[in-house]
Amino acid sequence: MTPETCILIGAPVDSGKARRGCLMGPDAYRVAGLADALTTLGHTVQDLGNLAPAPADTPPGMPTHVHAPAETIGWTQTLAKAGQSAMSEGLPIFLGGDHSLSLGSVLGVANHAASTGTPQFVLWLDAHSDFHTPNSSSSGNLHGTPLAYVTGAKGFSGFPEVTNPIPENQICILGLRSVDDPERDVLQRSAIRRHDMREIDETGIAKPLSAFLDRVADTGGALHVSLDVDFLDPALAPAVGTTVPGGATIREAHLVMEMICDSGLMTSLDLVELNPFLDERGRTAQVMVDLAASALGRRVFDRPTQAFG
Ligand code: EXY
Ligand code: MN
Ligand code: MN
Ligand code: MN
Repeated sequence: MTPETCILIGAPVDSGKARRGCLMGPDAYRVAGLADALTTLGHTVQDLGNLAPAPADTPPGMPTHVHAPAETIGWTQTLAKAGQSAMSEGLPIFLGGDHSLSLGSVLGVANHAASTGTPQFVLWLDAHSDFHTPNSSSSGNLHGTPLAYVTGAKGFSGFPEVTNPIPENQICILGLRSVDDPERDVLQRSAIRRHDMREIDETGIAKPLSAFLDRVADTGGALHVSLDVDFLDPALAPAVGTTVPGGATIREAHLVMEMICDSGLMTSLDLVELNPFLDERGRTAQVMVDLAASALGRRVFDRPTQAFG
């Protein structure tokens, strides 16, 4: 693994849903030793501390049931700016905070990629597709909308314009097991690679991932990885407000992160939805730190340089 400058961006975003607690996420990752884990692997770590949302007004026309739009818009503006500048310094790691932070993190890295003429790819590790718009969501929780927003979906009044939308065929979702009807209707008509746990149980998680990574490599693309705690099985990672039974095992999650590391393609990372208030002695925070380290070089042995056989 080439040593990176890992830029930790604390994003205590809690406005993407009603249940509070993700605001404690960034410090939980710090207490769980994220910086040490990365420096032990030979990386340089710059911790920018916890950012704050830019002030924003509640936009006219936003459906009344939408949760905390002004604060989430403020976060989107702040994180898009921070993400775009961090990309020219190193590898930004956004410490969430709920998944609405990805409205800004993906916007920022996509804007950076466009400025360098690089195709931007997104790997979404999540039980959910997060493909609602404020108008299609029945919960009104903006943490269920980031992937729709960054593809340029309509209905995000007041949010920054998505000048560099992520093309559908540059997105892969792994771990799906909770998709609402409006999301399913749009996704089934889209070119987004979407792999649910049923498919992963039948054919394994490595196959769809390596096909996607090959596509990123073939185009010389940048890869943003967005890891939602609820991608993992709740028995392994209980500290998230939207647990869904039947999630990825620790071995599947490790394999995903180690394959990402082997590819050398990851250029930015979100760690989202950790709610330390729901954790058991920091167990979930530790798993997420371990997975981040696996994507950045931690493994038992170096990859065999020759095929054994
Ligand atoms: N689809 C449901 C909703 O929109 O309310 C649940 C969304 C959960 C989103 C979490 C971040 O992944
Ligand atoms: Mn870079
Ligand atoms: Mn999510
Ligand atoms: Mn989720």
